[in-house]
Parts: sequence; C-alpha cells; structure tokens
Amino acid sequence: MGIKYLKKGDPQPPPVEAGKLRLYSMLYCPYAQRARLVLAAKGVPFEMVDINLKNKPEWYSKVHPEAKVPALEMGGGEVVVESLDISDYLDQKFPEPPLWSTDQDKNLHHKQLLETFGKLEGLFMEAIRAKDSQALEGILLNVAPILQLFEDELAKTRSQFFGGNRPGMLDYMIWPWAERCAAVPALLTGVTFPTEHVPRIMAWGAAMMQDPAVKLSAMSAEAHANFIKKYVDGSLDMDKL
Ligand SMILES: N[C@@H](CCC(=O)N[C@@H](CS)C(=O)NCC(=O)O)C(=O)O
Repeated sequence: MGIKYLKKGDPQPPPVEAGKLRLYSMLYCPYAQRARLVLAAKGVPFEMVDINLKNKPEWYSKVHPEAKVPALEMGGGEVVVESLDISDYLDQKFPEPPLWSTDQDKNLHHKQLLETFGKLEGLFMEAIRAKDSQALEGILLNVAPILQLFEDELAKTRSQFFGGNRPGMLDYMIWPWAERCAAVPALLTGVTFPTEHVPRIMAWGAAMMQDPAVKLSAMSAEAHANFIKKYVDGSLDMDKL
C-alpha cells in the first residue's frame, strides 16, 4: 500500500497548524475508519498520520493516553479520542451535512442500537479467530438476533439508510464491520450466512457502497482477508502493509 506507519524511534510530527486537523490512524482499523467516513461525508480536509500499532512511537502515548487509534488533533494541541466521540465532535464542528437527526427520540434509539452493535464488534473478533466452520456457525447463531434488530429497524422506517434517504451517524458507525464481513467467507470456507433473513440489510449494504464517503475509504474483501489472516496468526508486519 506504500503507507509509512510511524514507529518506535520515528520523530513526532510538528504541531498541527491553527485551523487544521490531523487524524492518527491505521488503514485497517475499523474505529479509525469511522472517523475517516465522517470526515469524508463532511468534505473536511485533514492530514493523516499512520501509527504502527505493533511498534508504537514513544511519543504516541502523549497524544492518546491508551496509545490507540484513532485520535484527532487540532491546531493548538487539543486532542479528541474514541471513535464515537471524534465522530460526534466532527458532526458538531462541521454541521453540514448533519449526521444526527433533529428528532432526539430517533437519535436516542440509534444510540441504543449502536450500543447493541458493540456486541457484534466482539462477535466479529471471535469470528475471525474461529478454529473451524462449526465454531464459526456457533458464533453466527449469536450474530443473527442482533442483525435482526437492524433488519427490523429498516423495515420499520422503510428507508434505505438508518439515517433516512442518506447515510446518518448510525450508518457510518456500523459500516466498517459490514465492509469487513465480506472477508469472513475467504477466511473459513464452507460457511455461508443465511442472508435471505436480512434482505433489507443486504440492500442497505449495496446502497452504502454507492455512497461517496464510503467509496473513499473502501477496501476490498481480499485486502481485509489478507490483513485479518496475518493479524490473527501473528505474522503481521506493518512495515510491509
Ligand atoms: N474504543 C476505541 C477503540 C480503538 C481501538 O481499539 N483501536 C485499535 C486499533 S483498531 C488500537 O489502537 N489498538 C492498539 C492497542 O490496543 O494497543 C475507539 O472507539 O476509538
């Protein structure tokens, strides 16, 4: 990919200039992708600094207390961490297009769905570590009822996206995992998810792939599968990504 991931021994980049933004990221991190999706949806220019998470630069823990990505740094040194907080911060700072609704009840409901989605993030990590197709099938049994909640939500609102006729915050916050789901069959052959139960989610995924912000950060199933395989077996070399 030709990305330079800053690592131990590399100097800290100079402070961010006033009025500019810097995102500390890692190409394959779904949480960093959330921030990149929001920045793209808003058309906000930013500088990206990629961090080698296997060999972090010494100074990075001064940027992010847990030395994780993403972190958003503003001119003046202010830093926001945590993908959901970064996304909310960006939505407030750059109001167009708004990603949350003017309907606060809807927002509250979407935040609850997002919290439930956190379980899928955990199940995704279990799925990529599944030893065989039987184990994966067991994990998928736990995935199904959560997906059904999202399927039902699309049925209830009868809209293409959770945000309505264009993607909103909930759409962008869950998208990184949806994109990576396409890599799972390449990791364990012989397992297929019964997608016929979630036709609206499938249509949502197809529509999301046409969204300009999604297209900007999109990576192929093959690229994700390649990264995940190395991440799981421990052979990942971030200098060769
Ligand atoms: N809750 C955090 C999670 C961020 C996270 O776990 N990032 C991973 C990469 S995808 C990371 O930085 N891992 C390095 C580490 O844990 O040391 C968020 O939403 O921003």
